[in-house]
Amino acid sequence: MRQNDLDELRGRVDELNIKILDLINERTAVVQEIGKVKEKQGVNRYDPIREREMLNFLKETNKGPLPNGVLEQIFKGIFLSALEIQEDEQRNALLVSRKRKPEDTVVDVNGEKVGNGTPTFVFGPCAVESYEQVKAVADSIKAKGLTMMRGGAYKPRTSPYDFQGLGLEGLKILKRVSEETGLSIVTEIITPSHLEEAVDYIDVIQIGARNMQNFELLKEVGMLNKPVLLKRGLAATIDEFINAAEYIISKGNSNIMLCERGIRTYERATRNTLDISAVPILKQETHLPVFVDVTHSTGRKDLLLPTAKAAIAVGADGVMAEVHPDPAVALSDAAQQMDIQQFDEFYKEIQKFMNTYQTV
Ligand SMILES: [Mn+2]
Repeated sequence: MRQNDLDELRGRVDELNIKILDLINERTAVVQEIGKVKEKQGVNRYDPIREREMLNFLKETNKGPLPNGVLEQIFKGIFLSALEIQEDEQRNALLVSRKRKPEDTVVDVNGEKVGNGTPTFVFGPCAVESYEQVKAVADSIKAKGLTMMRGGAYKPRTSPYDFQGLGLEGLKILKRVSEETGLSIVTEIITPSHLEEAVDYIDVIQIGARNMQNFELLKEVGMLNKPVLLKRGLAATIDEFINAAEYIISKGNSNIMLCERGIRTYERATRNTLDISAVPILKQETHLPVFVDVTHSTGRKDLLLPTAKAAIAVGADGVMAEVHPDPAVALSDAAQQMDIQQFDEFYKEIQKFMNTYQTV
């Protein structure tokens, strides 16, 4: 074969490549149209039966020399590419997405504007144990001019034999302290069946890490008109975390605060691994305020201050940490809670950091 012939054949291949490319793009545009029609009808975009029918039809029609196995591979690839484009569009269309709503969501918790540029702090004991315990922490929070307090009444624990929380009794203690101090209460709800009895006692519903994908709970709190603090699951990807928030907003409640609380990795130096880069990613991808829980992510008192500084530096809207009047006798998370004196010191240092940080 002469060089000229080879060049000509290669030229034809190039032309055919362009034709195939044009056809695939044309097909993608048609599939996008189908996607829009399906979305209006509220039906799932991916239809495996239709895909099988198309493949069978192509194989029956195939005159060769392309073997049917290769044909199937090629067309599966073409089908997949169209589907992936639609998935990207769906991701952009999420209600929590910043592409959908460019401006920051500011969540109003009884006047505390979470996400307005000034960090919000949420402190309090891991679990509500007694009125005296909660009141001691609340007084210390209030003395710092802060407005929110955390405390668990229902405790989802790793072991069923560990302290499970005071339940409704705990909510009553929180409510009493809230009335006496004016602090807003952040507390975890672990099942939809507790919502009704709990909702009047609390100001922010926390969805804990272990419940991030409790979809029935997410849908229920989505139907309430109350702020929700959603913690990232301990093995959840950022994508799963964002979709969990979407469950809440899809039911109408957009008062959502996200909370990075560490994820499980092979590292054992800390209780979990604080995924600090999740903060700017969540800020870019969504319009929701983002907290960092420095207690559960590190599980180490000596790391609370540096990680809180990191959280603020990286753009977090708030920091959460646990405080107990006598951590040594705490019924849960005893090792990682600050006592009141450590809390004072921590807050002084973080304020110092914020002052220098803001003037830089
Ligand atoms: Mn805890």
